[in-house]
Amino acid sequence: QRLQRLLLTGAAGTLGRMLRPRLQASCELLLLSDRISCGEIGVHETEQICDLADRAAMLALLQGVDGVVHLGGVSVESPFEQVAASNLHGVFNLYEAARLSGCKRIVFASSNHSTGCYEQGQPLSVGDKPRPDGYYGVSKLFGENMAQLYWDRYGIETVSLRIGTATPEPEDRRALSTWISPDDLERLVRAALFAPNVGCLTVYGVSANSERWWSAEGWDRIGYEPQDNAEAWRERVQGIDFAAGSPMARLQGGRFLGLGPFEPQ
Ligand code: NAI
Ligand code: 15L
Repeated sequence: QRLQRLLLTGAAGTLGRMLRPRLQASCELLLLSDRISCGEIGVHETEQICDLADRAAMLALLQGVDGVVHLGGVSVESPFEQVAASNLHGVFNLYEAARLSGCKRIVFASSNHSTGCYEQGQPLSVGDKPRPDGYYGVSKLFGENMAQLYWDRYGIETVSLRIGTATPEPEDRRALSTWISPDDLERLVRAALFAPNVGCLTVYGVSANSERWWSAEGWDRIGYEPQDNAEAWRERVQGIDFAAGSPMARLQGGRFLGLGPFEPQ
């Protein structure tokens, strides 16, 4: 399956760089966007540098786009004003631009930090009460809710992915539960982009880890079947952890529980 013009926001970031070559086969033209340069542009690529908080620039960006993988935004717990500009105003601008340009499918990079205040080991489903671990987590819930609004009122479909820890390999004990491999992330994003009739759906984004905390609810709706398992790295990473009993070791959000509060900016 291929789209004509696929927009990848946050294209200069860690996951943007990971997914960029993997999305080439899914479109005729990959439109890369970030507020910084995405580097050298390939044959079936084009670039539009743009701040998510700039409404007019976002309207221009969405022209002719028939699908969006939205990775752009603040990706770590940060002062509220920074989170608000990129992840609240930015998400609003994205959905308004999608509505005005007629784009009907968005894949939204949400995050496990929307439920980061649950105890580690606690099994969670998407329907469980949100317990964000910071302003960042709150902003991801805002995005999920904006997606619901734009589905119910304007028929724009979104799959929100509550991504765990997307790294080439698991790097600490927590990642034995939260890791999603690059190959599984590609499978997930593609499934979310092309599955028919998704309406507005939220799923956790994680590999088939033996110790995962999050339910597979919704994976069948999009046809996501993870193939990798962090267990293979257990010996190497199980001793890498925060001090026993600290919020970072105890709660699902891990190191984000050690960030903040911040001075008002
Ligand atoms: P990143 O921080 O490396 O990349 C985010 C990109 O967004 C950056 O290149 C940044 O320049 C851009 N950006 C930020 N604010 C912007 C603005 N106002 N206008 C235009 N561009 C802006 O983050 P990463 O790791 O690549 O994550 C991508 C997305 O996935 C983020 O939305 C993050 O919240 C989400 N996510 C990532 C996870 C991971 O394991 N890396 C886990 C869960 C969610
Ligand atoms: C996220 O949401 C972050 O963007 C990423 O940097 C990781 O910290 C990840 O979650 C995680 O929880 O491991």
